[in-house]
Amino acid sequence: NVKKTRKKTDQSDTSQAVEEFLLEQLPIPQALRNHLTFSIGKSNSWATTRDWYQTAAFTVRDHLMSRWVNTRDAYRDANTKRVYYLSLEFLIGRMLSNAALNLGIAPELSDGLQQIGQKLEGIAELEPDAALGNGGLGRLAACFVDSMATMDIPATGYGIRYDYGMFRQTIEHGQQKENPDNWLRYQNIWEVQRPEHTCEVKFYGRVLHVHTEHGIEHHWVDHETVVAMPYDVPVPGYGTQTVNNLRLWSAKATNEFDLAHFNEGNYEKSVEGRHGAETISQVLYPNDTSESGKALRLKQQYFFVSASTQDILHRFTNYNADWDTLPEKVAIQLNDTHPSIAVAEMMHQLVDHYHLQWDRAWKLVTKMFAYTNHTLMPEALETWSVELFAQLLPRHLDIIYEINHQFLQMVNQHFPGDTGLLQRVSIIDETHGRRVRMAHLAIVGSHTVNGVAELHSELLKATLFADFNKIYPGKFTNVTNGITPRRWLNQANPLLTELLTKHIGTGFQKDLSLIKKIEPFADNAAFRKAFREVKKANKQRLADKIMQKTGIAIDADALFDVQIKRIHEYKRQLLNVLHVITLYNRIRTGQVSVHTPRVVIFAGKAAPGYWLAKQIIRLINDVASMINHDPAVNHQLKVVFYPNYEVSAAEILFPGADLSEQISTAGTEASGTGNMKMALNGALTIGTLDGANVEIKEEVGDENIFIFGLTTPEVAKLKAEGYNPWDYYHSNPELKQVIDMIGSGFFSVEEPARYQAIVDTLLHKGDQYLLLADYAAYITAQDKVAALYQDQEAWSRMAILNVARMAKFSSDRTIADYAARIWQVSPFKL
Ligand code: B1H
Repeated sequence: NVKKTRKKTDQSDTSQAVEEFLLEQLPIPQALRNHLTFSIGKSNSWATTRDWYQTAAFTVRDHLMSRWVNTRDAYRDANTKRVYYLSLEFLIGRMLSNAALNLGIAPELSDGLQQIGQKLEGIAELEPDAALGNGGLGRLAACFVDSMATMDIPATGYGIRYDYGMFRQTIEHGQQKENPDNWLRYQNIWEVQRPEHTCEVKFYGRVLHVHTEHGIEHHWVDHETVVAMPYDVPVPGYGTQTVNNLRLWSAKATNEFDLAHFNEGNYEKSVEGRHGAETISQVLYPNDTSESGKALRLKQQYFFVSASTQDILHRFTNYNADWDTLPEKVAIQLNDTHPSIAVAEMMHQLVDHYHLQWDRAWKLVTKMFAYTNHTLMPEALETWSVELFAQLLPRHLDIIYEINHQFLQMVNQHFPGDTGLLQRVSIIDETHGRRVRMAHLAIVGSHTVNGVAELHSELLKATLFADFNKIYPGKFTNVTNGITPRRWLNQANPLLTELLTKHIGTGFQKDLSLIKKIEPFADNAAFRKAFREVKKANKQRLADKIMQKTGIAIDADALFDVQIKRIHEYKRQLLNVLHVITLYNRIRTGQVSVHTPRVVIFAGKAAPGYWLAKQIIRLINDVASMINHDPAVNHQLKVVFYPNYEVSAAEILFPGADLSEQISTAGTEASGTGNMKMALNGALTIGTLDGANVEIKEEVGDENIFIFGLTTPEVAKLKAEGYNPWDYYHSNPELKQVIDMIGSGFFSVEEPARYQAIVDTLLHKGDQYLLLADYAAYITAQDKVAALYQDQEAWSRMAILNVARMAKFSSDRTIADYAARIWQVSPFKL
């Protein structure tokens, strides 16, 4: 049992002090002036825009601090159950405007800045995005911490403080170039270093099995040690006193590390060794929905998992005396398999460090952990070679073997003699060399496993995890993703927020179900007009940004057709390109029935090693430059590739969209969250029955969404019967023409064969994602879109109904679901 008992703190003292802090808060204009002088050390006349940004950030931070202190103390004093959200990614974006909004001081801040001749929007742009994530998975973690704070869930996010976040994309000669994201170049005002919570993480070495009076002890010796230094980031809830904590770990070399060399008088050498340790938290791996298998990636995973697990257990042992209450105090959510080594690390710490019996420790583990799966794509399934594991984490490999041994014994009891089953579910894959299957470790170690949309969760049970679903009936469930309405409606779209507020009052920011009150206004012509004016203004804001970033002029009256997400074959940006070229051909040859001027906007990054995705970016840019320079069509069609898609760009792009492209092959996109952001901002969806599109359709109604293409069972059936893309190529002249143009170098005259590989994937390599099979249906759906856009009243009505019916997709609903069904934790209001 735990040695220490609960520490008493003088509660009255703390809260009194905090109350005084609150009372002492200066009026914002005065606070701004003070910070400029005392924190920045400048006078008004010398201050740069960055100085003003920092001044504003310091001012907002003051308002966070007392609530942050208060929240931590209150959780400790009440010894509440906590949620720990473990994620290798938190794609936060900028914090200034979001913090001001959530704290309820945005209007005062705006006014205060105006009084000294500054504009909040202008200076907020000086803040670099915190881009500690790739795409949907990382942004989901950021929406979740916002919702957990807003809903007063005692929660901590744990992750890595990468020195370099997601690479910055530039487009040079039509091609993606990756540039380092040096986001910490200037002081990061939103983090506080906490050296007193530093811990040590071990790597390499070997295990000694020592016989003692209590049995065998396992001593990890001859290891290397890396120091984990925590940086805390405050996460303010909206309309609440709660400010939760996001703890990001940074790797540092130990001080002892270099003593040997130092004593030999070799000063340079003693410092050199530090680099190895400190590279662990240097850079985010940029491989969305696929894994790279690099040893450094496993090191990153273990580094932050070990530090977080130590931190969690320190906190527990400080205030609790009985290990059996651990699951009453701790719920740990694994954001995909990336932190799943935590299952083994928790066993290591409980058994080897705290000396719990194996069986007792294992019961505790499986009551604490839950795992979220985010993808069915086979290339994303993480496995690590047993050799690498044996080298890097020798004790953990032993622990995994023991977990696997007991698990397989259990399976064998329930399904005797089914050796095929044992091989398929084993945590060790023996068929591709010997590899550790991280998803299997996560499933076996968790009490609940969830997918992120209804369809995805059903497919998990029916396909990828069918065996496990048989072994553990009831372990698998669904929690449909959501997005935070604070950032994605209120902050990104102040004009729509204002219009909604005028008609239905405030409150939808915190309770998105209230947004349904706008539904009756869909039939009100004056409201529709006002709604269109808002959309037009947001489109103009986007058009100005596009001019600034690309030099391309676009007309805000055109239909803005937007596909923004990571570039991946399964997301089918290429299908969108096929439609663009089809339109181009129709306009050139005068065969368009309805003239609906259209701007097709793409944005997204390709993984640096994903050559075909980079080719798709290049093709989009080549097609764009031909179309945009062709005076015969460029009044009716333009194509834009918006560079460096990131959270702050998304905040401009979503509100400016008319049409939301969600066109992945059915059964491939786990959920999607951009689909929700678009609809909430009044765009209509053209999409397949994939991911959360299915649930968006259920909410908005079949008549308010453009659904096309094969369904998941139809995809499976077509593939089983033998899909032949050539059949579609030969029977559809428009399609044939488009593919021939790409293949013959129509868009790459200087290098006619440039896109041969793209044509090859479509025709000669089987068209894995069925673009040709869905082409005709997609074109028909796009024709309907163009026709409907002619009827602006009908279009606006549908768009308003989309906004009104988005309540389900608030991440507050998602978090309430996790809290009640998976974490068993209740709100704790300060
Ligand atoms: C999602 C990832 C992902 N699924 C591996 N999987 C990564 C996998 O760096 N890696 O190795 C990074 C990310 N990301 C996305 O999660 C899904 O594709 C979306 O459909 C989903 O909406 C999102 C959030 O659940």
